[in-house]
Amino acid sequence: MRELYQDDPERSDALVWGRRGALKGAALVSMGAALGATIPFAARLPGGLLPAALAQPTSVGGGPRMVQLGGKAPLILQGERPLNAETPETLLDDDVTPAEKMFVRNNGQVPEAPSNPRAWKIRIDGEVNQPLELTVGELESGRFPLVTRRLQMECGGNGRSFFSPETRGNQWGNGAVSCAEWTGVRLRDLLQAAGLKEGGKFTGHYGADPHLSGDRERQAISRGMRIEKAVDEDTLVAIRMNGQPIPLIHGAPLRLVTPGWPGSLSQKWLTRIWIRDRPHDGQGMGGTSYRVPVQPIVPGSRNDGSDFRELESMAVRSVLTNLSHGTRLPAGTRELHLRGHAWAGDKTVGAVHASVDFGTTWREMRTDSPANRYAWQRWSGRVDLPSDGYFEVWYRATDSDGLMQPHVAANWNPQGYGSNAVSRAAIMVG
Ligand SMILES: Nc1nc2c(c(=O)[nH]1)N[C@H]1C(S)=C(S)[C@@H](COP(=O)(O)O)O[C@H]1N2
Ligand SMILES: [Mo]
Repeated sequence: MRELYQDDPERSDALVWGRRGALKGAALVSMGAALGATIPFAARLPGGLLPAALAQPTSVGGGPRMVQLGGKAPLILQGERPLNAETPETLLDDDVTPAEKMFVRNNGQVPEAPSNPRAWKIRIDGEVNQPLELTVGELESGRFPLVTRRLQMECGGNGRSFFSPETRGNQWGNGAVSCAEWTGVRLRDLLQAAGLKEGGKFTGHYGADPHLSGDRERQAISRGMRIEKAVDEDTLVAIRMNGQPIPLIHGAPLRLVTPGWPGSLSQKWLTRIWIRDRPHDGQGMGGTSYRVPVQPIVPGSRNDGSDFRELESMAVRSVLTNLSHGTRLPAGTRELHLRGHAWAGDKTVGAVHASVDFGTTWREMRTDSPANRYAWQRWSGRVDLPSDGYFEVWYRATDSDGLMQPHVAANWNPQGYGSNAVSRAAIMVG
């Protein structure tokens, strides 16, 4: 049925549903059996839309492959080489994401643990008056103010699996995001100490992780950004995560944290920041890498990305953390308490809404203010159900400029960035 809908949603819709609300013939058997329930709001299901229980894998009946890494909760395995793992949405309920629940995104190999973390060095050079070399020990010493912030970090490809047609890369759901409490020095303070030259307009980041091929000349990833973001007071060179030394897999002993922008700008195992007079051209820069179309392109088409723009502030998104897709609830359940988090890149979240009737009516949830700038925001609220049956909880955040999550992933691009469609969790009552 998924294939049928993918090929021609309107036609499959006509085949599956007779008059809206009544499933026809074989479709009644297969869809009804697959859903295991009636659909009280069937007449409100938008044309061409396959119920989420069939469209998205649930943990019931062959869910995603899980992985148990050392010191980690069970995560969704996205790939072993390089090692990538996603946090199940329901594990994102903590205000501060604990280390064991943090998603893992690597482009190369995980380096060896440093034998003497305090002697680890970072270099700042290029378009500066006085190149700097500092050890972790010096950064801890208080020469530069240490600040502690809760900062959301989201992979540029978060939500990629919702693109149609499928795009290259890890097929993340909504769980390539975290909001840990980071302690470090402001990159701005280090740049000030080095003395930015007039021509210092961009950064280029380097880390110690070996390229997958083992070739020492090649970088696993080396991205960079406009200097405006580098001097943002919440862009940190971090030495602690949640009050502890940074875990190896998350970049020990030193990492950049660039909140609100693609996670790839938060270089782990940080060794160097090169200040440049032109956009950095390291691994993961240019072409279709972390770049999105300015004018929409035909989904599935080829494009060299030369007209694309850099993916910078991430778009608004929300997660539902107390109810998972595919949950079965006892007969007679007539209300659902919902809660989760929402965030919006450099912006804040203005509102979160939820619907249980396929988006016909929406209920506004309560949205808390962030603990500090760039922390994600808690949302919570209640929705009512009219009867037993199959429902979908749709949840949708709106940013402080009034931009909402769209109904389907928009602005398709070859590497699948910026998908932030409304999420749907299938619920069966009774
Ligand atoms: N050195 C290095 N830094 C890196 C990466 C990497 O592969 N190597 N991956 C980046 C990407 S794409 C993301 S989304 C974040 C993920 O951080 P985490 O693994 O700590 O969750 O780290 C970024 N920093
Ligand atoms: Mo990423």
